[in-house]
Amino acid sequence: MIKRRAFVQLATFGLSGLVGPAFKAFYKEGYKPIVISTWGEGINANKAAWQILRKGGRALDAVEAGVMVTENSINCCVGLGANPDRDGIVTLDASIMDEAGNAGCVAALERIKHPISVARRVMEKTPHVMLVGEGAQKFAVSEGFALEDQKLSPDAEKSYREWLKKSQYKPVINIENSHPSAFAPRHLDNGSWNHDTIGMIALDAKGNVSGSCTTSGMGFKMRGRVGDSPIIGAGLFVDNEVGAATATGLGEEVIKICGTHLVVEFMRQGLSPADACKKAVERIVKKNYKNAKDNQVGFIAINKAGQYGGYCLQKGFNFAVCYSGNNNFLVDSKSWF
Ligand code: SD4
Repeated sequence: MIKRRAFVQLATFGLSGLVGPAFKAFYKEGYKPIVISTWGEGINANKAAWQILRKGGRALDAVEAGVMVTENSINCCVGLGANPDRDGIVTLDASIMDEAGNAGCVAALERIKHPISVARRVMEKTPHVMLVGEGAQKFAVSEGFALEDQKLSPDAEKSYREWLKKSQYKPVINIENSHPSAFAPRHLDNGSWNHDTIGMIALDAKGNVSGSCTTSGMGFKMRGRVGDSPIIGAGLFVDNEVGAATATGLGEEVIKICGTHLVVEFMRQGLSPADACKKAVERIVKKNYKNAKDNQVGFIAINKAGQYGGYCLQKGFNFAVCYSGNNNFLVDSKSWF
């Protein structure tokens, strides 16, 4: 259990104001370095991140390299191999934050393999935080990113065809209002939840925190739809005085409560990462029970002490935790329902 008093001190004075013994008592209970990430894919992503963290590398480099592994793989929900929008086009969202609170994001980016690296360039090379669509793609190309073919992976092609068949996705008047069918299917045929965004947060050996988040968004979303993942404070938030949080699941629910910002602020008030995630999930439930009951949202968080935790709406969300070469394992998240 987190030492609440120490955390309150941390919150009140900031790290530099903490005197030795209090900090040590607090600090001993976590792991440093540590990296955690959403879903089962997180195990492979953590491995890449760990290669950087174990050598004393920067958390920012770790969270970029980590999620690039997922962006490189063919899976339902991250990178160019992922499910398309309802017009059959893959559009990618990503965000990244460093220990200084700098942020970079891209949304609705097409034909670029590593949106997370474009997000980092936005952060480091432009005066802006977010670039979207055509402009984001233009910037990526100007930075030397290759423009890939506009084509679906065989898996995505298959699931898109299936989806078109079943859902008869003819334009239906006001389908946008008939939530959640606009984002159907919410479950894949095998019963698993239809999302697998990777959000990754890490604490490095120097005690700095960074985070990343990358996704193709909800499968078969409306063209132009942007979820929580590229929005700072929704899909990702980092505050180097406190810790970091990232989210997965139905982005609309996360955006409406500024989910990861809320998690970090709860940690600032003294809650453990797990309790902070739970309180944010509770907020979603409280606001709209029906939406909460029918959808999935999961948060994961770490604090400056290297403690970690997660919480979600529905059973079935897990996250990968890595704090040594031999410790890279999946944790089944506790759920509200
Ligand atoms: C979104 N949160 O676009 C993302 C989807 C997701 O795994 O988490 N996919 O709403």
